[in-house]
Parts: sequence; structure tokens; C-alpha cells
Amino acid sequence: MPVTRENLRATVEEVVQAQPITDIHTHLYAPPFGELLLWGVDELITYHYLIAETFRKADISYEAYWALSKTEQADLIWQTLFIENSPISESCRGVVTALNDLGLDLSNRDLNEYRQYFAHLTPEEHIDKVFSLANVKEVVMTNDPFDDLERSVWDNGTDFDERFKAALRIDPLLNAYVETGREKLSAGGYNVDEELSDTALAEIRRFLSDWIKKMSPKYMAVSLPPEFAFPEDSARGKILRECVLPVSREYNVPFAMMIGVTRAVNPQLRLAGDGLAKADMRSVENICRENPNNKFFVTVLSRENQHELCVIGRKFPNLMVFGCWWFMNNPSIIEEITRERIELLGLSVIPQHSDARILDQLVYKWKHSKAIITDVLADKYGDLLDSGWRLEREELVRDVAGLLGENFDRFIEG
Ligand code: RAT
Ligand code: ZN
Repeated sequence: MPVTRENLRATVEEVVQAQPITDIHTHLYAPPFGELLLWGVDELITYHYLIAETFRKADISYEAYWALSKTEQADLIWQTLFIENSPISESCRGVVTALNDLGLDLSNRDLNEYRQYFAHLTPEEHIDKVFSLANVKEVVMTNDPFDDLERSVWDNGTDFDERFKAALRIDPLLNAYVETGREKLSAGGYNVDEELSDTALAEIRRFLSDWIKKMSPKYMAVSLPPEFAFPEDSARGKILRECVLPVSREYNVPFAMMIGVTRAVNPQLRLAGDGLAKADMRSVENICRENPNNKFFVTVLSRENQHELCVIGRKFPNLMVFGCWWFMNNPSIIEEITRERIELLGLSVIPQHSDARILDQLVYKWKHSKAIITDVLADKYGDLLDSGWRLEREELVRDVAGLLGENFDRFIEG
């Protein structure tokens, strides 16, 4: 059935809402990972994005804040950002959207009442509810093979909720090999040395293959500082070239690079203390050109790098641009980036991931992003209709299915 100018906006909205989503980067975990799976109102309110905002308004020292219990921290953040001020930042608005869509009464602003609601739920039933509200089909976790708790779960097999897919995250291996990575590998039984001898490189390849076999990850991933370069005369450069890229090819497990984070700009803020800076995107050009048989997912943290990344995407089919990461995950910037990407890359992108750390965040992160994706698509298809193009509803369904899931699967399989 052709879409008309009159029903275009409503049709795009309906199709976007109806499309089950594959969320390709989150920090969520399946229930067997126990305390690593965060959910509920206290977790929502103490999300690290909100901690940073609280210190700008509350009269409390870092030491005093970190000495509080989780419940006390949530009380302070709620009082500061929701009661004494209106919660209009994106992170605050997210809490409001999530609680509202879960059916809680926002008129009384009673945190203890919200706590009661969550106290009666099991993680399993809450997962079903949240996935259904957000219309999320699958989430990709961020799995750290160096984490003791995670390792014990993986050692017990992967027979858990199939909606949770793995991603092998290797930050310590690439970004801190000398400081911590080497020691962690040795502790895991891998014969590695500081000089990265041929034996050590073979052992690192064995480590990566072992974890690929254990986790069946959708991809391997790393976050990278703005100084990241490729090629690079460093432990990272050597491990990347000699270990990560060949193993990625051998197992057809793409490599995801998340570029531009400056860790611990303010260490007092702990997880909330990271910042960003513009990176030199020629590293992405080089790695894609020199490794045409490798597949790369790339997202960048600096707004200034977004346009360059789109242009590089035009040059290299082995690069899949994805998501509006972290400080980019705000409506004004999501809108700008999504338009830019669609104008330069058409439908060959993955416009968004949630980065949810708390299960309930899937509700708001996807609701807010879907509204923007809908607006951008309605504009773009509207331009086509105005120029005389005929658009079938099935074509719209096909395109949206690609953006919200199939592009990811096809890129991995292809
Ligand atoms: O968005 C976040 O929560 C950040 O703290 C990071 O986890 C980031 O997304 C990352 O994956 O490194
Ligand atoms: Zn993340």
C-alpha cells in the first residue's frame, strides 16, 4: 500500500514503534550474572550521569557522598535534582519517562512508594515488562573476561535468557597492557611478558580465541582515548595488529571501536568522572583501508568527529557506524547526528544503541530516540514524496527493520 503525504508521519511512527529492536551496546546482564544486573528506582536515580549533575547543585563533599548508602545517595539525588530543581536535563527526564511508563504516579513524587513497587518484582518478570515496553528484542551486554564474577558465570555455560547476547570487551588488554592487562592474563594462565615476545602474542591470541569460544560474542570491543592512532608504536598498536585483527578475521567476530573518551578527568566523581576530546579520525581510515577483510563497528564521543566518521563510512564498506554514544545521547545531538548520517550514508547505519546500565533505562532511552528517528525519517521520506517518489508501506517496514536490527545482523553475518 503506498504511503501518502497525509498519512506519512503517522505511518512512520507506527512502523518505528512496531519494529522490535536489537540494542547493540548496553551494560545490562542476564539474571545469572546476579548483582551485575542493575534495575529499580534507586539504581535509576543513582545512574552516574545523574551523580555528576548532583554535585553541581548539592552542598556535599565527594567523600561524604561516597560514604552514603545507595538508598541515601538516591534520597539526596531525588531531593536535589527532582524536588529542589525541575528535572529537565536528559538524564533526569529519563527517570521521569521510565517511572511514568512503568505506571507509577508521578504526582506525589514519593520515592518510597516507587521503592515499594520494585520490591515486589523479580528480575525475570521485570525484564519481560521492560523489554515489552521498549519493544526491545535483544540486548548486547558488555562482558569483561577479567571480571571474577563474570568469569564464574561463563564457566557455568551460556544456557541463559537468549535475549542477552555477549560482547567481548578488552579495554585492559589494549589500553593498559603494561599496567594491568599483562598481570591479569598471567593470573588467567596465559604465558605473557612485558616485551610482547612472539610467545606472548600467541598467548594473547589464545586468550581471545578461548573467550570467543566461551562467550560466542557478537563482537569484540574497546573504548579508546582521543590520542588513539593506527598504526601506533605501542603495546596497544602491536596487540591490535598481531592479535585482535587476525583473531577477529579468523572467527568472523567484528571489532568495535568506541573512540574519544578521556578517563578520570575528575577521579573524585568515579564512574561519572570521564570526559571526551576530539580524536584524529585518520586512524579509522588507516585501519579500515589496511584491513579490508576485517569488519569494524565505530562510534565516536566528540560531536566534532561525527561528520568525519560519516565520510569515512562512505569510503569503507567494512565500517559500520553506530549509535549516539554517552554524551552524544541527548535529543538535540541525536537529531543532528541521525540527519547527518542518513544524508551521507542512507540506510547503511545503526542509528542508535541505548548504553543502558540499568534495565529500566531501556524504556526511556528508546522512547526518546525513537521519537527523533521517526521525525528524521518522516522528513526524509516526505522529501521523496514531494519529488514524486512512490513509497510502499512494505518498503518503509524493510528500511526501519534494517536500521533497528537487521543491519547489525547482516553486517556480522556478511
Ligand atoms: O555510557 C556510559 O555509561 C559510560 O560510562 C561508558 O560505560 C561507556 O558507554 C563505555 O561503554 O565505555
Ligand atoms: Zn557503554
